[in-house]
Amino acid sequence: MAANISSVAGGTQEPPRDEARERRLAWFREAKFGMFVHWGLYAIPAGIWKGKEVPGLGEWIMFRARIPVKEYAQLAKQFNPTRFNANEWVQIARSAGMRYFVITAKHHDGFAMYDSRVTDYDIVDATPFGRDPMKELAEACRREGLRFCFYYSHVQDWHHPDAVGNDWDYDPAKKDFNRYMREKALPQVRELLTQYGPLGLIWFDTPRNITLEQAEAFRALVRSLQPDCLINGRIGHGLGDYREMGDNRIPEDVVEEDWEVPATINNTWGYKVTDHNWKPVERLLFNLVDIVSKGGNYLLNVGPTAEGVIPEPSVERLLAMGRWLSVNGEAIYGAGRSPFRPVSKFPWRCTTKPGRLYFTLFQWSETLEIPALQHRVVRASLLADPDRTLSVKQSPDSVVVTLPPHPPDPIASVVVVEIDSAASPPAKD
Ligand code: FHN
Repeated sequence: MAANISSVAGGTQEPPRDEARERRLAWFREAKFGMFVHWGLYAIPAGIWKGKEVPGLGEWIMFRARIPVKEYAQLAKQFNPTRFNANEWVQIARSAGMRYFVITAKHHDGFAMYDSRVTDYDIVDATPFGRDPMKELAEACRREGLRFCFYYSHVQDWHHPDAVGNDWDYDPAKKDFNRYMREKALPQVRELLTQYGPLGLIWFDTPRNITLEQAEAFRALVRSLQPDCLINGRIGHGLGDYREMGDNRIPEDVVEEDWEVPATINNTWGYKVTDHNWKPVERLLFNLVDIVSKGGNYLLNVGPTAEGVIPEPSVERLLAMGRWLSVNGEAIYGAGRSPFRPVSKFPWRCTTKPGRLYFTLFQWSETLEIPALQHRVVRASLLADPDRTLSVKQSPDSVVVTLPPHPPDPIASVVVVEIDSAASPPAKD
């Protein structure tokens, strides 16, 4: 059966159900690749507490070691990231080809990494550093053309007596979650949406047992302050603008919704000195293309150190991805889903634009074989060598493109197949 490529061919689309949501999502659908940053007090212990390695994620150390609030809060006095340079971080994201930047304004430990008037438990009031890195990052992102976005842990807050998570300092039976929302979470979300210019999105996390009414209060606040700011799926109760997949969980096949995969380069999100399990760049590039071919966005994390440095193994990999994207980005940014399904049946990954199919090949051979197409192929070439036309044989059963003897890229090379989307009648079904 010939692949249904009506959307590729520029065919008619369903009218949008919600104009405002469609408008909000336009940049996200184009962007495809973003930087996630987990940075907080947890970068100081970096996974080690009182001389012992604490198992699990670096940013969960307070919870995993049941560190009392008073003790954990002492870390703030040591937090002095003198090597932090907002421009360098944003340059790394930009050179990686990332189009948006999402950073932890407050993670589950409850410490605000920005200047908050709601509490003194924040980077400006409680640390020797005394600067607001979020202001600097927001400005750098704006200068470099990246969408600036905040992560905010809206349900878990291990510092606040009424929030979810801390049952070693606070009696769960005495918690009043609405009080936490009123006194801390909602006022802080208001600050984030009013002090840093327009945000691309706000990234809520671990909704746990938040009620519909409570989740609606977060949504209403965001909408009232910045109607164009996207809300991710983890706000709870399906109130987000797009779906958030599980951490590092890439779906098996195409998903016909707007979605994103938050993912790590090593195992942990926040910096952990013992975590050296860096994924190879081959895997990261495959994940990016695989995700885009299935209709999603890749939000790839870095965990800077307490000095304010993004670990070198992350930087190396991100820059390699950026070099690849500078040649092959046409197959990624703004590209649509693969019409060839299930996606995993094929050794390559296909992404699409009107009149164009992009085949990213991870293994090289003499030919690229594609199942039957409904439209006539008018030309094939490599994104890395656009002036050289590749020979194509199209039959009712298949399309075969003859490849040059060597791949232009040792990891992944993209063949672009142009189709006559306007004129040709569909091939046999
Ligand atoms: O508990 C967090 C975790 O620390 C990290 O922030 C990730 C990122 O997606 N979200 C939660 C677990 O899913």
